[in-house]
Amino acid sequence: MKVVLLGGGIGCSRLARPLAHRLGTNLTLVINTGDDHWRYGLRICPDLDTNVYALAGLQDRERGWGVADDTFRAMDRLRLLGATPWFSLGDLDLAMHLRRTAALREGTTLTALTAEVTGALGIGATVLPMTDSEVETRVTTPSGERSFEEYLVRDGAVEPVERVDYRGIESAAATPQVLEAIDGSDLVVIGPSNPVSSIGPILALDGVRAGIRRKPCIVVTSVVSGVGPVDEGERRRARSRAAQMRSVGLDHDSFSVARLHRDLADTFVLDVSDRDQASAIESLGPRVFPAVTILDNDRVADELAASVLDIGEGLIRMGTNCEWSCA
Ligand code: FO1
Repeated sequence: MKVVLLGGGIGCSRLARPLAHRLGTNLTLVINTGDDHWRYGLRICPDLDTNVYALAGLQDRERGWGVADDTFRAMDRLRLLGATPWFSLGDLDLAMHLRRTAALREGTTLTALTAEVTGALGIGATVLPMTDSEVETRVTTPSGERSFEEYLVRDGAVEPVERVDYRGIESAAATPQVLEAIDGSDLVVIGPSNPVSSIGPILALDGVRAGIRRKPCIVVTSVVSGVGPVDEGERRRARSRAAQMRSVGLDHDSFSVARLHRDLADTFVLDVSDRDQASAIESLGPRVFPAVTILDNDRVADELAASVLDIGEGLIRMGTNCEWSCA
């Protein structure tokens, strides 16, 4: 079964790992690049790197981003030199940014560079940036507009969000590889990533939504109302998600995630602690499958991956597509 997983950073990577273990070269990731930005002259691609590190077994599993056992001596030295780095690039992580920036400067596309890196790391799955153009997610709050990482990391996602824009999205195109991957897939999975700043940019690219509509599609909830975040990083990402959903008139709950994807989802995977929302979500069209979606250990993540593939088999057997089940 050929599966395409759409997603962003940490949440997506937790499902991508077990799916890659099960599917190998039959898995393609389509990853958000709206968090990408220039820093110290380097092109930073947080969501791509988080997933590449996860599939290569290099990811710092505790933090969810960067490289395991990395050091931050270059950042310390930058401070000594009078810089104020608030976005920490580890010493080993820097190698990825150097490799990518040099390639981009030589005219290599982000898609081609990512393929070179995943090949070098022996990753079987295909990892695709959503576009090779520069798209930057911008967040406007009462004190002004800033990049997504400035809002999330520098400013700690403390302010309310007035709007989220995907700067450059109008002139960006989904790469042919992304559209071909969706077209050639048996199943599309929208991963447990921020629906506005991670999934939103991917779906905003021409051809992506239309392509997904022609396929069986499973949406895994990115919001679990029934359980609180476990650490400061999760709390900040939950604040960011809630504020961004509020900025588009949505509550921070699974029903709202289902609403955002009602034209795509054949099945919506809901967290077991939010079962009370199941019937409301089913009224939107998709079937609902309750599962443990807080992927805080490998066993739970593998069980979710297995459930997703079982549901996918069922959808393929029934030959369903969204036109039928969402009618
Ligand atoms: N997140 C932080 O909270 N603090 C950081 O200093 C930080 C650095 C960083 C460097 C490389 C990278 O790939 C990710 C990094 N992240 C950091 C995580 C990043 O903000 C998130 O992974 C995504 O942008 C949101 O999903």
